[in-house]
Amino acid sequence: MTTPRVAAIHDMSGFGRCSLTVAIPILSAMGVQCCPLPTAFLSTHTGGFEGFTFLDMTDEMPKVADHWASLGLTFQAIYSGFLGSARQIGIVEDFIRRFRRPDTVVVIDPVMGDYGRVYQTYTAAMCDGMARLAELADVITPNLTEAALLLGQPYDALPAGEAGLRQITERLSLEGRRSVVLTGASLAPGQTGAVCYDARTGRTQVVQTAYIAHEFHGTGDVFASVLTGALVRGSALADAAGQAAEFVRACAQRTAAENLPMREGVDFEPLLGLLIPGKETV
Ligand code: PXL
Repeated sequence: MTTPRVAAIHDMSGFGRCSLTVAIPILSAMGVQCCPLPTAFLSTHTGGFEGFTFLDMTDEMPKVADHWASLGLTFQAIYSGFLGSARQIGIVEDFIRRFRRPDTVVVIDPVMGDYGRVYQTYTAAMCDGMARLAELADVITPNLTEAALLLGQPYDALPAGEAGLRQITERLSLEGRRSVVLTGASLAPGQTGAVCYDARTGRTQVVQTAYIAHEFHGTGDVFASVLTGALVRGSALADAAGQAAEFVRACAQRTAAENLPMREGVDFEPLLGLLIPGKETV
């Protein structure tokens, strides 16, 4: 298999293990070339640190896209996440229109919030723009907070239980036009995982794994990065979500056992070997 190539449009946070500092090593371990298109450079992520720096890369992004186009680069996936400004929505839309080919999978992680709250740097205009951008996706990977924002519904009013989670997932599919992997979906106490609507088959499947009773920053980014790597390597949606859920579980279990601070993310580096093709058993 020739090495698949992914354009990864996320921020680079120097400390705290999320976005590009997660996507690059995970995709590399999976045998996938990651080409970062940074949306912002921060000293740390915005969840749990005071006084972080924030360098907006909006003006740089179209120049990078122009140079990549002049080189004739092609991508098997375009994978976007945390955006740094409302103007970046249009820039990412242009990037997708320009670089999408028949074999390109467009994965949009509509990063906007968690635990029912919107992230500090996200404005209402950015959330509206994210919903528009996500219409271009082949696959979206919202958590429940982001699902509520995309559906324009209060977080507390989301339907619960398996039937409710399936309903949320299917409503997010835009009448079956895009695949949806709803993350942080728990069907029973002690379990967590994802509900997956696969636009290719029209089926909704549930993936569950053991829930580690500790929350860590950046697990959504770990999940979406493994999912993207597995999709470009040819996995079906629910299998890719299963691999992602198991890897997040293994990382959370290790990090909880070490009692590491939530804001530092999951201690995934020692587990990267589990993602190397041929050694996928977590
Ligand atoms: O994990 C999502 C994320 C990505 N990037 C930055 C963040 C967050 C969530 O807080 O702050 C900079």
